[in-house]
Amino acid sequence: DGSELADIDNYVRANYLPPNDEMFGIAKGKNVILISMESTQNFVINQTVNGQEITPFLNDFIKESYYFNNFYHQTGQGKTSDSEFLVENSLYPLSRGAVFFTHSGNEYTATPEILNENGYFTASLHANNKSFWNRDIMYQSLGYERFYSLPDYDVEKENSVGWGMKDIEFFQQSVDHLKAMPKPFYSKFITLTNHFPFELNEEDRFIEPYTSNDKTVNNYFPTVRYQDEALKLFIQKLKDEGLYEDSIIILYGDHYGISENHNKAMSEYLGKDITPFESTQLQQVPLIVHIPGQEGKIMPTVGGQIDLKPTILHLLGIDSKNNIDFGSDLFSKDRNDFAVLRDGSFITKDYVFTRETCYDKATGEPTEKTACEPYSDQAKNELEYSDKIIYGDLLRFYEDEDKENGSSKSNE
Ligand code: GP9
Ligand code: MN
Repeated sequence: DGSELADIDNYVRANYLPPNDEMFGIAKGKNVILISMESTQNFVINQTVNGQEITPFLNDFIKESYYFNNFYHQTGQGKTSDSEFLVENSLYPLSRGAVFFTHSGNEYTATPEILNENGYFTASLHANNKSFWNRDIMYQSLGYERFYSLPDYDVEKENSVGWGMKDIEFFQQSVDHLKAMPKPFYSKFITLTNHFPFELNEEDRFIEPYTSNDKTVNNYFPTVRYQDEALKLFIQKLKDEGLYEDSIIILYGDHYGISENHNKAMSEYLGKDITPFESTQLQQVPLIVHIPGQEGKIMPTVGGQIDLKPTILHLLGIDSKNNIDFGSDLFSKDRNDFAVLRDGSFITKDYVFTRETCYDKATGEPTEKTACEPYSDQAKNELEYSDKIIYGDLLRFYEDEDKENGSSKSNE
């Protein structure tokens, strides 16, 4: 039965944050262009390698966007698919395996489904096999109307590298798909070129690799730079086609690209030891929200991928207070700076907790465990409640109840 859901519902209600009045509905009726940037960590933003900018386009784009510089990926073994799951359901992925494979038949109330009910056409675009990560099945549960996958692209040897179609080609061909979509649309783009092991053709190298003994770390920089170029050309094309002003554009990194196996070279590049504290901070990924007519602003609030669903819905003027979301609106005035990673690590305004150690965020030094304790239960509860929903497929009860009551749960 759905009695388990009552506790979870209470928890979620207590953590709900009302939207910021100045931001609610600011992008009402606009198209949504969501871009998942493969393996893109936040440390590359506004940084150089061999004296050259790694992300010159994003560094400029940030100046006219909301840039969240304390934003974390929360993925597990499901990598890109976990990030998709987080962003669109505001639920945590699982601690092992990929929820896209293990629980694709569950009932969900994902962003595509909600937006579809609000008059949006919904599509995901990714030039890979449709069944990779079980997307073709899972996307039905998330409410996608259309998945533009491999057969929707002209993929040749000449426009491919590593895992498949190069990002520049992918975006260029995707614009034709966008033009053909009914408006307004919600579209998710998943890039690919900046994927481990970061292969790139000579002609696509806009900057030279780093120069450590670690090939993976060295090659990461040119592929990030290539992706940056692809994004620049895509945005330019959106402008040329008249789609830019009618769309909000949201870019986020899907998960880390450089694992802890590469700490030595990373330590060399960053010029500091990679302690567990630094490793946790390296889980930051960029989040950039561009809204036409809005000026750029740096948003230091601590958040994670789980916060995107309520954030996007509120920007579009869609209420989220009856949803089972574990995240909360990143623009809310009452925000609690908080992000929980899938391994149980968590980050607050002043502390980072990881591997049973509480770190002072300002110094990166270990501090008394009691400083982190007030947040430990919340971190644990969130992960447990979210897991319960997935393992028990509990949203099917919520749906039914919701339909029977036909009104707000918070009035019960
Ligand atoms: C595959 C792409 C990469 O389609 O999304 O997946 P990843 O290995 O990063 O999870
Ligand atoms: Mn990925």
